[in-house]
Amino acid sequence: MLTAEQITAYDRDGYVLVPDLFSAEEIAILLSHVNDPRVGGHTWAAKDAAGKESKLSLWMDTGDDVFGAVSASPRVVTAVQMLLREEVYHWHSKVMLKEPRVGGAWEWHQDYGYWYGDGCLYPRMLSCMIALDPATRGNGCLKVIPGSHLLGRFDHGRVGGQNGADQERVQAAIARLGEVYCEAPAGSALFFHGNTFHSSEANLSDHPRRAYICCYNALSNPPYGGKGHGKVEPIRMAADDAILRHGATVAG
Ligand SMILES: O=C(O)CCC(=O)C(=O)O
Repeated sequence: MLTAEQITAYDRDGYVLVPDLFSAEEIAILLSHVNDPRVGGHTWAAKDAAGKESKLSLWMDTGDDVFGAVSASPRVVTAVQMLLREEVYHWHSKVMLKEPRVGGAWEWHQDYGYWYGDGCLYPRMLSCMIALDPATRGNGCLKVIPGSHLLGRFDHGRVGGQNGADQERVQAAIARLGEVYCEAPAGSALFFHGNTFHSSEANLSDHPRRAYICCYNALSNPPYGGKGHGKVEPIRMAADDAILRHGATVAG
């Protein structure tokens, strides 16, 4: 459950960091699954402008596993619905693996920069980035431009092997609004609007920066023309202790 202050911060800044959404025990269980076939089987790499690569694994169904337990977690979904003020469906979820020394940067972009092309008419979309490792400046934590969710969607084009926003316009936005490094303890969740500009720098440290990002769209905003990700149907929420139960099943 979010506080009124957290909702106000999200409305003003386009993001809010919620500490301790998941416990150390839950994070340890998730980390023990980052090499599962469901993750490894879907991994691809995106080159940044310098040619460094970050790996990610993405799926559109919530799935009946420990990651599905996060995407359908009442802690996440209730918060997303409070921020969007309406019911949502699961768009997609992804494991982000930024490996020590080699994990590349993500260029400045808006998620709605891509999702626009998937046929969503409104940017009533939101991501929740859960830190599986402590995210620091050194290992390439997320950076955001505060208040940029109110700028509207910028043009996006190829930057390295990624889709990035019009760089001149982004620099003008940073000059006016600034940028914030979202350092985040493991177990925290960063909720950010589909139009919030974000990027991250390469991981030059000796520590991994792994994260799980769940993305949602408002049920009132189905893509036209049968495009888009996920199934347009209300999420069936998981039990609040579902991650711990997955851990117990594996241990047992
Ligand atoms: O993991 C990161 O550093 C960036 C992720 C990102 O920008 C995205 O998933 O849209």
